[in-house]
Amino acid sequence: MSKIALITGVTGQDGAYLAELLLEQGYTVHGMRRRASHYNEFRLEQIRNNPKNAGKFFLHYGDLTDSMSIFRLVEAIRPTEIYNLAAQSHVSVSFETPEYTANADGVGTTRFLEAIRLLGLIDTCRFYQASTSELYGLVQEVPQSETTPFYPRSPYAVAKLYAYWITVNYREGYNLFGSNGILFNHESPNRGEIFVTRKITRAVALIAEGEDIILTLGNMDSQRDWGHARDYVDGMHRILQHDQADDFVLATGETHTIRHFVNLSFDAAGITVRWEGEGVNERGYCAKSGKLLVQVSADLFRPAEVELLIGNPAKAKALLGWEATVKIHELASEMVNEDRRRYKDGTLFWNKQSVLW
Ligand code: NDP
Ligand code: GDR
Repeated sequence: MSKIALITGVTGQDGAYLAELLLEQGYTVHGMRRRASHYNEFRLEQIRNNPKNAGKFFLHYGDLTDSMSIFRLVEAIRPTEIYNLAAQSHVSVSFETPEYTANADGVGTTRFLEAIRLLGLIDTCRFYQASTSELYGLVQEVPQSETTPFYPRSPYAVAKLYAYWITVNYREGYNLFGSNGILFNHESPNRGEIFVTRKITRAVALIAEGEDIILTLGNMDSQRDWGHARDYVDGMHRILQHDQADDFVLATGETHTIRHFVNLSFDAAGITVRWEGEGVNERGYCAKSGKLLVQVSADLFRPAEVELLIGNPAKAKALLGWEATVKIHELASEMVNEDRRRYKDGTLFWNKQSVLW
C-alpha cells in the first residue's frame, strides 16, 4: 500500500526535516500550514526546489484550533500516517497565552484523534503525537524515562500532558494506533530564532562577524539534553513503523547547562569567554579584548523553570534501533557556522531588537 503522510507543523523545524525524510522514503506528503502575514515557508524551499518531489508534496491550509479544517483535510487526504507536530511550542510564550496554548496543543490533538475515529480510519491510519520532555518538569527522577512520573511546569507542558494522555486513551479505548514520542530538546540551524540555542548561535555569529551586539539571556543554570533534529525526525518515523503503538523517549543521555552551550558556541567562532559575577549580575567577556559579550536579564527568567532534563533512550535503542548521533559541540559548531554563512550571504534575518528576544 502506498504511504501517505499528513504532517501538521510542516513549516516548523521538525516538520520540514520530517517531510524531507518521508519524501526520500517514497511517501506522498501532505503538510498542514496556516496563514501568516509574512512568508513562513522558507524551511520548505529545498523540498520545493527538488524536481523529484513534483506531484509528491502538497500544502493545505488548516489550524489546530479549527475542527472543520482538520476533518476536511483528514477526509480528503485519507493519510496512512499523521504526524501531529504543530503546536504553540514556546514555553515562555505559553505563560502569556495559556488559553490558546491549551486549545492548540491540548485539544488540537483530540480533534485529530476524533477525525480518525469518526471518519472510520482507525484500521488504516497511524498517529504520532509530539510529546515532550517538558512533561517531566519538576525533577522526580533522573535520568527520565517512559516510567518517570510527570510534573509539568508551564501552560505549554500542561497542555502537552493532556495531549499525551488523550493519545494513550484513544489507543486503549478504541484500539487506535496512537504513539507518543517523548522528545528531549533537539536543535539545528533551522531552529526558531527565539529558542535559546539558536538565539545564542545567531548572536555569536553576529559578534564573530563584527556586529556590535550583546547576547542577553535569562537562566543559564538550567540543564538540557540537546540532540540534532535530523536524528529525532528519524526517531518519529521509526516510532510509527514499530509493530505496536507505544510511547518512547528520544534523548542523547547527556545534559549540559545553557552556559556550556554559550561557551561551545563562542569556541566554534574562535572566541574564549571569561565569566564574572553571579545570577543576574553574571557577565561574559571576551578573554582577549575584554569586550562585554554576554549579560543576564531578569525579564527573561520564567515564572516556573524546568531545571534539569536528561533522558534515558534505552527503550528506543532496544526496540527501534534508534540512537542520537550528533554530539553537543558538533551541534553548536554546525549552527554557528551556518548562521555565519547566512550572515555573509545576506540571508540571516536580524536587527538589534531581534537579538534581545
Ligand atoms: P516549531 O515551533 O519550529 O514549529 C511549530 C509548527 O506548528 C509550525 O509549523 C507552526 O506554524 C505550527 N503551528 C503553530 N500553531 C499552529 C496552529 N494553531 N495551527 C496550525 N499550525 C500551527 O516547533 P518544532 O518543529 O521545534 O517542534 C515540533 C513539535 O514537537 C511541537 O509540537 C513541539 O511542541 C514538539 N517538541 C519539540 C521539541 C524540540 O526540541 N524542538 C522537543 C519536544 C517536543 P508557523 O510556521 O506558521 O508558525
Ligand atoms: P525549552 O527551550 O523551554 O527547553 O523548550 P528553550 O530553548 O526556550 O529554553 C531552554 C532553557 O534555556 C533557558 N533560557 C532561555 N530560553 C530562551 N528561549 N531565551 C532566553 O533568552 C533564555 N535564557 C535562558 C530557559 O529558561 C530554559 O531553561 C523547548 C521547546 O522546543 C519545546 O517545544 C519542547 O517541548 C522542549 O524544548 C523539549
